[in-house]
Amino acid sequence: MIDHFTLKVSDGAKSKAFYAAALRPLGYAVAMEFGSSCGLGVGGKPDLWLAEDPGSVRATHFALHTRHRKVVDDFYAAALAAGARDNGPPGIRKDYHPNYYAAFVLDPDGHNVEVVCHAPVRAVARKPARKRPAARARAKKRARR
Ligand SMILES: N[C@@H](CCC(=O)N[C@@H](CS)C(=O)NCC(=O)O)C(=O)O
Repeated sequence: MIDHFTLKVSDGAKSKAFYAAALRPLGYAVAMEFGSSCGLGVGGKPDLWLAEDPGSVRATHFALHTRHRKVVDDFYAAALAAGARDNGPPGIRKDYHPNYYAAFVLDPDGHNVEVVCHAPVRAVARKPARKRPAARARAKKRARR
């Protein structure tokens, strides 16, 4: 299991603002800061580190996991609003598997950031059909007899 990883970025402040906004729907926030580097995570434990190192930025790809498709949608909207470039709107990628629901954006350095949900959509439980008022009244009358 991955504990944390570090992404090289060309502008620490810019990437910090970007990731704080884009990953808010997943519950991420800035948890630690050291100079121009920072670590983001959920509940105060950083697992995504951003290290400012303009000379060695090489676009990479990583994916964060969620159990809810709505979080994928919210990530995509938040990332675009924070200045990301679109690299694939939320939807099923059936080439990966039938329930692979993901969205992709490019961060300020061109890193390909994905949020993915693998959970199948649960069938919505059907409510029993409501009886019409007249039918309800007749049923009550019968019950009183
Ligand atoms: N635009 C594509 C993006 C797909 C994508 O980036 N897939 C990942 C694998 S899950 C990939 O090919 N990453 C390699 C890379 O970014 O270099 C989509 O919307 O499906």
